[in-house]
Amino acid sequence: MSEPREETKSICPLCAVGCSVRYDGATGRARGWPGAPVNEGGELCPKGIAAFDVFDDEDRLTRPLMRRNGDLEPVSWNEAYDRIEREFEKIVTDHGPDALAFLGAPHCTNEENYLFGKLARSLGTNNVDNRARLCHDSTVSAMEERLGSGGMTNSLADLADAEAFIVIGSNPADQQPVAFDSYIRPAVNDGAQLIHIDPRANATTRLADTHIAPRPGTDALVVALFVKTILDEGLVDEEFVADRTEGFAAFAASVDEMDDETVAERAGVDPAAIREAARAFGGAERAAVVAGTGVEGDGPDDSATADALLNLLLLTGNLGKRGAGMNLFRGLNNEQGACDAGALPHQLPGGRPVTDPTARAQVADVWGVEPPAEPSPTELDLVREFGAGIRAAFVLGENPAVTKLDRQGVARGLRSLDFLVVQDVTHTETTAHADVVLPAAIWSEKAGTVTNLDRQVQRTRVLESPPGAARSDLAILCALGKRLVGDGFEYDDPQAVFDELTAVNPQYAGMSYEGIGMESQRWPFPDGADTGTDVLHREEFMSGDRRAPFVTIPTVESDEEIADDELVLLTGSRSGDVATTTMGSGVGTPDDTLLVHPTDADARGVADGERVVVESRDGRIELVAERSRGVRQGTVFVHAGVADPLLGAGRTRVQIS
Ligand SMILES: Nc1nc2c(c(=O)[nH]1)N[C@H]1C(S)=C(S)[C@@H](COP(=O)(O)OP(=O)(O)OC[C@H]3O[C@@H](n4cnc5c(=O)[nH]c(N)nc54)[C@H](O)[C@@H]3O)O[C@H]1N2
Ligand SMILES: Nc1nc2c(c(=O)[nH]1)N[C@H]1C(S)=C(S)[C@@H](COP(=O)(O)OP(=O)(O)OC[C@H]3O[C@@H](n4cnc5c(=O)[nH]c(N)nc54)[C@H](O)[C@@H]3O)O[C@H]1N2
Ligand code: SF4
Ligand SMILES: [Mo]
Repeated sequence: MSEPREETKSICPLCAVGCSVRYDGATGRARGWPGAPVNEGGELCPKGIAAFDVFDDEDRLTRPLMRRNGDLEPVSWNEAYDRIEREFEKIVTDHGPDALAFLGAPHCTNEENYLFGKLARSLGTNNVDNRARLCHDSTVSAMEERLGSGGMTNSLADLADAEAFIVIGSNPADQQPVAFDSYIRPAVNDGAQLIHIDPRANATTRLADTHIAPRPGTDALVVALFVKTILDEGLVDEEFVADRTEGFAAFAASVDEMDDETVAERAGVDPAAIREAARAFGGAERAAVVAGTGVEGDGPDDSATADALLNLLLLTGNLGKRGAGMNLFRGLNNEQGACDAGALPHQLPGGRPVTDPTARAQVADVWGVEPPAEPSPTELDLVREFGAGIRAAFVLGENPAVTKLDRQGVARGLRSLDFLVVQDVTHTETTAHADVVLPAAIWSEKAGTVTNLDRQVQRTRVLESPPGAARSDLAILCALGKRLVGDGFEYDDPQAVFDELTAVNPQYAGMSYEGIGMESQRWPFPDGADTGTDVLHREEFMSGDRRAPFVTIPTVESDEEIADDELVLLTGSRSGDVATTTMGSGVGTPDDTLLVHPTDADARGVADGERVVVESRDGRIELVAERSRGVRQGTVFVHAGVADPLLGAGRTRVQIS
């Protein structure tokens, strides 16, 4: 294949920070683009530098494949499309459109996700979701519920003004390195306090002033202890509470009843250390929370930690101003954009609920078809219905066979579908179940827009040609849209799709391809804006209300039983492999170390360097034990890429022998 073009830039596909990259022919690797919106100085992390090495040419899918007599065989695009058209029509006729599921695509562009949602809804179903669901679901839900938007409240640039940070359930030093090194690290070096809350010490802890290591799943209690100190010591921002919040009295009363010592004991933390950290956070003029996947609840409705953090921010007046806020550090490169573009079962583009008749009518004006009014189940529930209510699935750029859900169950579901289409760039555990596989172009082979974690929409550009007969996801979705729906899928180029997205997504209204250019535009993008809005919720919350509610969080013991011989499994630092094997860039290859606290190791007679069997409900693997005080007692740590066979739904407990 020919060398990629050098003279223009695209956006790094390896995490949601959204750094600008170009191809450097001299080294054959990626380089930064000085003056770019996020990595202004041209910085890249080691993953980003390897962005052109992620997919091996030999592993790429280059022809459409169709299953015949049990095997996937190369076919023409027309044969593949014909088969999809026939099968989808049959399923809609026999079972109705809600027997279809569309699982989309934080690796794909805004335009691709938009057309994916448009395709599902034009066929008459809201059964469309994306993998953002697996990383940050409960935090986004809490933010939507209380603030009116799950978007990162502040920008990376203004975080540099914070005087204190709580980084919780997140390891940005490894996972979003340019965001950490270019924005958080300089603030901390300038004197900002960094409080790191994580049951395990990780690379982020090295910069922290304080490390609090609670028992996993008890963060809401830890945050409640912060709140208690702030109330007790008069660190409340009274003016903000009076002007911008509601429900304070009941909330304060519930905290007052709390017995700190008991709560601290449940969380396994030192109350004095928390009081000191709370003084630093509450005493700062501008204080920010950075949250990651570790604060996700044990179930879909469990957003206690996110709710507790929002209480803390409301109490200290740290929303709606610079250097503050609830900053969810998203993971996959276009996780935010896939949601903005409407690849969600309950929301149309721009986060408007499908239940809102005005929003539906506005979309219908542009589409000529009204989207269904009933919200659909989330991806997790759709997958559970595979082979039952769901008869066929269209999987775009994701790998549901590898999942934190019960793996065997998912594999059974995939097998029992009547028909499965997978559109990917390479073979995966999921293509193994497919009836039709469509070969797609990767990031550097296609153009469009993506939206990073701090809501900046940037343009990606074609730097090289796709191999063989592979096509951009957009071209494939347009072709399928024309066959399955008819009108509404004719576009000259990605720009035409983006223009339509700006017409149905009020947050993107007024943005344009030319306006973005080599820079970015950030949502919300009010009339006459130049670059967009960096701080959300300034005069009113995105909900449209001036006030956001406090929420009382129960601090009673959970009924979760942990047996004496069980340890809670912590995973993380998927350095170099984005969740599954396909995104491996060879940086920081996962190793098979099990970190175990010396006390737990002694109790099991486990020596340093010993091979041990680690077993959970879902699987068992062999690992090498390393005794470490970096994990708290009662927990063990395993690299996420290695831990996969052990993971199931909810929090994973393991036994070692
Ligand atoms: N067991 C276990 N489960 C997990 C996780 C874990 O660590 N362990 N991590 C969780 C998290 S945080 C996440 S984000 C999810 C990630 O879950 P997924 O998004 O499903 O996983 P990935 O392997 O990152 O990417 C999915 C597929 O996208 C394809 N792809 C990449 N670029 C393109 C493109 O431009 N077009 C198309 N069509 N395909 C493309 C890749 O080849 C890959 O097969 O998994 C979650 N589930
Ligand atoms: N190199 C690299 N970078 C990536 C990715 C990759 O695969 N490789 N993936 C991207 C993706 S998809 C995502 S979602 C992000 C993930 O980014 P992060 O959310 O930062 O991911 P982790 O490294 O898993 O960090 C989660 C932390 O939560 C902690 N934790 C676990 N349980 C609890 C708990 O109960 N309470 C608290 N307070 N902490 C807890 C874990 O110990 C761990 O340190 O990274 C993105 N960046
Ligand atoms: S921080 Fe994320 S976007 Fe930036 S270079 Fe690294 S992987 Fe790419
Ligand atoms: Mo993720």
